[in-house]
Amino acid sequence: MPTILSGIKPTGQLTLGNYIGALSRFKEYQDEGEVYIFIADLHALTLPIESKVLKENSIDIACFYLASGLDPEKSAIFLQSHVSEHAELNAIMQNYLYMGELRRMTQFKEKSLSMKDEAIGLGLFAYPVLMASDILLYQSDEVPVGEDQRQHVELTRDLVTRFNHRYGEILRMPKAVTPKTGARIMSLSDPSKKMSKSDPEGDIFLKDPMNIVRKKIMSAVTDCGSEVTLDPIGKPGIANLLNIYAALSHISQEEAAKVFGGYRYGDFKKAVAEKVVEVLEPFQNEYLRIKESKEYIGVLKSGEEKARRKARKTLTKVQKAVGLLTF
Ligand code: ATP
Ligand code: LTN
Repeated sequence: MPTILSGIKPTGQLTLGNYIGALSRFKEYQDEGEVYIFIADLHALTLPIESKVLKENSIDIACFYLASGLDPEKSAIFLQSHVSEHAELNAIMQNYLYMGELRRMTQFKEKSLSMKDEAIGLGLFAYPVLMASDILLYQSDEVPVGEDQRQHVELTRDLVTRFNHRYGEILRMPKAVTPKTGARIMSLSDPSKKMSKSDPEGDIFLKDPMNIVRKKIMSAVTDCGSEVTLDPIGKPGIANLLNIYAALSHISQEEAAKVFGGYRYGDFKKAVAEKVVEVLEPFQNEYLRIKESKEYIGVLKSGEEKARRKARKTLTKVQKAVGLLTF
């Protein structure tokens, strides 16, 4: 049975991109393997964030996890910062990844582009080391992530090769798994950019009221022409809406394009908006119920214990391998 691990960092309001690319898939893994799903709160500190906002976002993600159908009996749902083994493994692994490799990471380049060197935290640069530690701690086989995170998983694989070559078969080789449809939902205002919670223009937020959701989709940027066809290069705005519709309907983009063949843009957008509302509304209601009941607290506590049991084992194995005393 494979071990499957993933996480979301509580940096902002979750978007439809997060839902399609990550949240909505997690429950499917529960029957396929041993599942660890966490809130990457330490990663959220890699860019400036208000403490109150971080707390609220962390609670929100816990509630969204549960609302998405994750079952705490089957999966360990926990906060990264509550399992201190993440930080301990990070302290070891930072010596086995190199400056040159970290400097090449697209996420680092993008996030630090507009920042002065003096303002770039070390944590932002070393982000992939902590992410690799998250993955390795649970001896994960599969890491479901959106397209943008594959590079970090690839780097983790390089680390495993390097580490095991030196110390023997200590770490399990993970692989990134990315859904075919919906791996990369683009911004509604600029379809050349990823829909991202830290870049709120063109987002649909999971907490948006339904009238706003409809409005945002109706005013999404479309392309020249007036008929719906699947042409990601010539019509990226339409392709993005087709992708959203397809992912939420569990069909391929090509099938979605067939459904809307001959539609005018306006009617097409209306249909996409209704599909998004059909999925988001019950999900949002469930989120509100869970938040109100505070059941996430008990879930996070028991998740932490379950996670720690596995994490401790790996950490001890690694400590022994590198020569740290463990009696
Ligand atoms: P940030 O803007 O802070 O980098 P983000 O919105 O990209 O955040 P993450 O916390 O990095 O969100 O991602 C959580 C999960 O959601 C990851 O698996 C990521 O790949 C996925 N994801 C994020 N944005 C999208 C998107 N636009 N389309 C598909 N999947 C996405
Ligand atoms: N970097 C990821 C969040 C994340 C993660 C992980 C995902 C942190 N650690 C380990 C998978 C496995 C992101 O931005 N989505």
